[in-house]
Amino acid sequence: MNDNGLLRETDPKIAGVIAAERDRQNDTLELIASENHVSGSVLEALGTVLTDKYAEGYPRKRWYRGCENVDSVEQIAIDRAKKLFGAEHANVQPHSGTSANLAVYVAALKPAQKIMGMHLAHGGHLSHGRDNNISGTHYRAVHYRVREDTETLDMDQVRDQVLLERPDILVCGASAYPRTIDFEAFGRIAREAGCLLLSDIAHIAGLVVAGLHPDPVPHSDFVTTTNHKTLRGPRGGIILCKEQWGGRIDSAVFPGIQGGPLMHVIAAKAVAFAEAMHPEFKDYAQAIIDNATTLADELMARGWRLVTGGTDNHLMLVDLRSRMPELTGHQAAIWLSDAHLVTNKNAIPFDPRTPFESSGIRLGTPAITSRGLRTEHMKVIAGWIDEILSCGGDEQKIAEVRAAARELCSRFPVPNSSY
Ligand code: DSN
Repeated sequence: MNDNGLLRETDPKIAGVIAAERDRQNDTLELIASENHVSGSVLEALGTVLTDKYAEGYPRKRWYRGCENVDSVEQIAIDRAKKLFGAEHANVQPHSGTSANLAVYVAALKPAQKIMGMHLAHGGHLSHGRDNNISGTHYRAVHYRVREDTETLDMDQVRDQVLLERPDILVCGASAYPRTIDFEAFGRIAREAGCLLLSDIAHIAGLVVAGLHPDPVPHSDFVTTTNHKTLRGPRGGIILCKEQWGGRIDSAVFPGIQGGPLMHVIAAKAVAFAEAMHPEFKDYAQAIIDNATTLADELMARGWRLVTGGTDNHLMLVDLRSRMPELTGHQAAIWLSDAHLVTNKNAIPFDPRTPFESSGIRLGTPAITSRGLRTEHMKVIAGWIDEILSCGGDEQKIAEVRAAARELCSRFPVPNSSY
C-alpha cells in the first residue's frame, strides 16, 4: 500500500529497511533473470486485510466461516489462471514454485518412485530431483543433460535416456537454459515411455502466455509456474492440470503439503493474471526478448562467449573463461553489483569450477524491460558489463560505471517506485 507514515512511526527500523530496499531497487539495474518489478496494483493487493483471513480448503469448501470474500478472490484467480493458460484445472495456492512441484509429486507419485529432470548443473532446478531437495530425497531421481558440443537439449538423446531410465514422471523446464524448450517432443517421449509429464515454466510463463514461446499445456499432464518472473506477478506458484487430476492436485496442496492459503497473495496473483491478459503484455514480453537478443549480440560482439551461442528467451549465460580465464562468476557478480548491475553467478554446463565459484554469470531482461529500457539501452549496458568484467576490479572504473548506471536508473524509475 501507499506509504502513509504509520509504519515509520510504529516500527521505524523495519520501515527504514523497506525504504532502503525501495531505493536500492530504484537505483540499480536488476539483471537477475528470475526477478521482476510488479505493478503498483499488484503491490496494493498484497498489502491488504486479506492477510488476516484463514481459509483452509477451497472456494465454497472451507473449514472456517466468513470466507465469502476470499472465496470470490480465489475463484477469480482460478478462473483467470485457467483462461490465461488455457488449462482445464488451476490451483492457485502454492506458496512457491518448489511447493507447486512438490504438490505434483505428492499427487502423482508414491514415495521412492522415479523422477527424471534436467540436471541442475545443466540448467535444471533443485526441485527437479536434486539430492539435497525433497524431490531427490523422497523420490528416486535421475537426470538428463545437455549435449557437450552444443550445450543444448538433443531430443533424440533425451528420448534414449528416458527410455533407458523409465521414470514415473518426466520433468521438463529450466532455470538457466537460454533456448526454446520443445514441449511437444517431451510429451511424445513421455507417452512413449509410459510416464507422466510435468512442465515447469517458472521462468518463461510470461513468454508462453504472450504466445512467444511454445505452449506446454496441450502436451503435459501438469504445468507449474512461479508468478514472479517473466509473468510479473507476486511471489508464489500455481499448478495447472487436466481435469482428471484436479482433485488429487487440490488434496496434495491442502491438506497434503500446505495449511492456510495466503489470500492477499492470491488476490495479487489474480491482478497479475488480468494484467497478463492485456494486449500490452504481449508488447512487454516481445520487448523482453528483443532486449535479451540485443544484449546477447552486443556481448558476443565484444568477444564474450555465451552458452549455446545466444538466447531465444529472456536470459543468457556468459562463459567468463572466454575472455578472462581467471575470473570466477562469484567475483564477477560482486564487481557488477558494485557498479549497480545486479546479476548472479551461475555454473555453465560441464563447469570445472565449484558451483560457489562457477565460471559464468546469468543475465536476464524481464526487470529492466519493466522499467522501460529498450534495445538502445542494451547496447550501453553491454558496454558497461564488458568494461566491468575486463577491469580487474579497478575501483575507478567501477565508480564510473556506477555513476552512469545510476543516471540511467533515475530516468527510468521502477513501476512501483512510489510505494
Ligand atoms: N531461484 C530461481 C532462479 O533464480 O532461477 C529458481 O527458483
